[in-house]
Amino acid sequence: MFSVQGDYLYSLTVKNKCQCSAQNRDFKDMFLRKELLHYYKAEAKVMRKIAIILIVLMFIGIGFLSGCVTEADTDGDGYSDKVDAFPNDPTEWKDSDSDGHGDNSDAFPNNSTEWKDTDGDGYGDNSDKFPDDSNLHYFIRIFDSNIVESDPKWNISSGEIKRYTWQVTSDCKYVTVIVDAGKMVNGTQYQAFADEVNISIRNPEKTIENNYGQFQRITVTTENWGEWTLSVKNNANFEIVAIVSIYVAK
Ligand SMILES: [Ca+2]
Ligand SMILES: [Ca+2]
Ligand SMILES: [Ca+2]
Ligand SMILES: [Ca+2]
Repeated sequence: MFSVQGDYLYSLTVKNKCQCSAQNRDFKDMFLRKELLHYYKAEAKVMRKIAIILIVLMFIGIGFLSGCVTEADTDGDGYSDKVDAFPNDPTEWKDSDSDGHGDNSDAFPNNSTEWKDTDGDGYGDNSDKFPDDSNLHYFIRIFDSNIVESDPKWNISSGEIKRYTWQVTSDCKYVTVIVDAGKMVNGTQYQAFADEVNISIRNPEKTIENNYGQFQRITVTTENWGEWTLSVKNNANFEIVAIVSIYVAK
C-alpha cells in the first residue's frame, strides 16, 4: 500500500523520468540528425570532387581521341617541336646526316660533308673543284714542285733540256702547266727572261710553245689523248731553276 505522499512522489519521479527520457531522445535525435547532415555534406563534397576529376579526365580523353590535344608545332609543318629538327622552319623537319641542312634541301642527305651541288654533276660544291661547271669535277696533280717535296725544282744548267712525260686519258678535260723559271746572278735570284728559257709542251696532236711559262687550259680532245711531254731548255749562260706545276682536270 502507498501513502498519499508516497504516491505523489512516485508519480513525480515517474513523470520526471519520462520527461527526461523524452528530452534525451529528442537530444539524441537532434545529435544524430546533425551527425548525419555533417556526414552527408562531407560525402557530397567528396563526390563533387570525384565528379570534377572524372569530367576533366573525360574532356582530356575526348581531346586526345579527337586530336584536339596535340603537342606544340611552332612552325605548323605537321611535325611536333619534339621531333622536328627545324622547329622554326616549315620546309624542314629532318636532318639525317646532322650537317645542319634539312633533308629536303640537302643534295646529299646522307653525307655530312656535302649539301649543295650547284652545277648538278653529282659532285658536292665542297669537293667539286669546278662547282659551276658540270663537265669538270676535280684536278689530278701530275707534278708540283711548289707544294710536293718529292717533286723537286729543276736545276737546269746552261744549254741543258729537262723533260717530264705523263699520260692524258679520255676522261681528262684539260691540262694546266705552269713553269716559273728563275736565274741566279751573283747570288741573287731573278726572273728569267723569255729568251733565256724555252718552254714547250708536245702532245700527239702538236707542240705548243710559251716561254713565259703559263699553259692554262689546254683542252683535251680525241686528237691529243696519249703521251704529253713538257720540255724546259736553258738558253742562258747561267743556271736556271724551274718550279714546275702540272695538273689535269677531270
Ligand atoms: Ca620544321
Ligand atoms: Ca648532307
Ligand atoms: Ca657539283
Ligand atoms: Ca663541277
